[in-house]
Amino acid sequence: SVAQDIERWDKQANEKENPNTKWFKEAKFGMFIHWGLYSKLGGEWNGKDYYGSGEWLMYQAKVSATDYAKVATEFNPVKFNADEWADLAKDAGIKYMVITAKHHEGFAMYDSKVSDFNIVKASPYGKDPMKALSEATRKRGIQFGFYYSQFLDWHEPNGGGNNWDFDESKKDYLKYYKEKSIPQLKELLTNYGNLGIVWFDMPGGLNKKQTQDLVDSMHALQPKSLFSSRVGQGLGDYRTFGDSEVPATPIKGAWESIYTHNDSWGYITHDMNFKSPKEIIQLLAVVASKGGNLMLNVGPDGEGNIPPYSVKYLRETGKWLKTNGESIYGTTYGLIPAQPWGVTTSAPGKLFLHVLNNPRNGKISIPGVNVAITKVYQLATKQPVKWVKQGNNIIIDMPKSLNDHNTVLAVQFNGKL
Ligand code: FUL
Repeated sequence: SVAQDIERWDKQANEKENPNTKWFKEAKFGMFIHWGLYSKLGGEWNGKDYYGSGEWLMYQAKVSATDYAKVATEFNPVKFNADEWADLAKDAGIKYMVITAKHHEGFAMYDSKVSDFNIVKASPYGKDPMKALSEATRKRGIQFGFYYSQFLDWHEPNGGGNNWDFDESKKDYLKYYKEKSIPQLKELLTNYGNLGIVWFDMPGGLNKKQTQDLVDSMHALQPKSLFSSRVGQGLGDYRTFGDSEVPATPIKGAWESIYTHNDSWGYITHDMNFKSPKEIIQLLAVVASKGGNLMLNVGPDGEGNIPPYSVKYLRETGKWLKTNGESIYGTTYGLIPAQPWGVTTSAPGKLFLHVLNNPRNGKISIPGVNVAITKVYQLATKQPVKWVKQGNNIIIDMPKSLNDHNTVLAVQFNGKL
């Protein structure tokens, strides 16, 4: 159950810290990329619109595996440019990137010897974009990782999920794992250098012992790579929450919230419901205030273009992070709980106040601060601001130059909050 899961993870976090998660806990901001054949379809099949389907289009339209495979023969993302994507990530202040190597549709977006249903063999593109991207990100100091759907595979007669072509009761899941899932994961963990993350998704068909064996055999290839908790059976190196979910209270240990920039993970031609820079920045602050990372998804189209609004809004997020990054990266959850005006994050000797709602009277109050404050200043400008102590409360005058997205104030103090 979810409650048991939470209890177990908290216990694990309390017991001992996994040193491999250090970079991850400091990173705070990741980029998720859903990219596959569905990106070319853009949410449409046979002239019919499937809004919100994205990478689930094949399932929602019940496209036969044979018809779907024809999409591969026209998949040619000539505009894909690994350096451009990595530059965008860098400009946006992203510290790690996770991209779909194979989603539920079963198509490998990399050069696979295990299955010919891949971008090099089955598509006119004929090159391995993952090679280029893994190199471009690493060159810029960004951790790189793969998403892999280990159980759901609608292309394969023995893969999980496709019951419109294949009879579920006749499937041999272990055969699927043995013949495709495990060998492909091995390729990914062998051919692309050090992977910061392997983002397993959609467990199924394996018991606890079999899942443990899977994890062990993959860690044997890359002991330091972090595996998402969606590998199943309570395993994994860090915890990933449900889609678009932030935990209610701060949580210890290494964890991540995942959101997508608009309404869908995979590209939808007319999905324009993009979160504004303000929404992204505030979400990032809220997640950090609980002690976690935000991995924000973008869905490039079938030609390899990241949607222009994603480019624009991510760059603006990066601008904010340039002057306010100290209040996000490397912080731990806020030692003062959420307030009407916003949230807090913590660092040794510092409390960061993320003012998400500007107060009408130009003042904010923080309760329960019983330490010797040495300075309060606006983080971006370094300008000191006025403050007074009233009992255990601190009343601070907001600076004149407010940030439209999130004005961060830093409270410097001696001792322990
Ligand atoms: C889910 C998947 O089914 C969705 O398609 C998407 O990849 C999301 C991040 O995870 O489990």
